[in-house]
Amino acid sequence: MRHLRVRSHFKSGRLGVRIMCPVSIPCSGGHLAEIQDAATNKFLQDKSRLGHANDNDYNYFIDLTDEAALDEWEWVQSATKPNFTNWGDNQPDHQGNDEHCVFLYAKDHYRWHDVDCDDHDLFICEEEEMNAGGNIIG
Ligand SMILES: [Ca+2]
Repeated sequence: MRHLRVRSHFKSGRLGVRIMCPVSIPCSGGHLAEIQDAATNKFLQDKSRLGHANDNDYNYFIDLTDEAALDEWEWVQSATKPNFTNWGDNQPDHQGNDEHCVFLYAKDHYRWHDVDCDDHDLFICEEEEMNAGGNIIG
C-alpha cells in the first residue's frame, strides 16, 4: 500500500537552480522521490510521459546517489540501498567519472540513468504534506 500513499504526494517542477546533491535538495518541505517498487516506478514513468507527450527533452531527477562512494547507490532521504532499480542498458556508466545523480531519462523510456548532478532538469518531489508550488502529478 505504500506506493498508493506515495502516489498522492508526488509533484514535479522546473529546476531553476543548479542541482547539488545530496545536500541541497530542490524540494522544499520534502525530498526527491524514492522509488521503492515497480508499481511506483511505472506510475512515475507514465506521468512523466504524459506530461511531455510532444517533447522528450525533459528528464526527472530522483533521490538516488553514489556521491559518498562510487557505485554504492543509496537513497539520500532514507539512507538505504535500493531494493528495486530500473537502470537503462549499460547504466550506471559513470561517464566522465562525474555522474553521481540519477534521473528518469526520457529518451530511454524513462529508465534510470546516472548523470552529472549539475545538470539542469526537472525533478520529482515526494512530500509528507502538500505544499504550494509545482504541479501535482499524482
Ligand atoms: Ca550515465
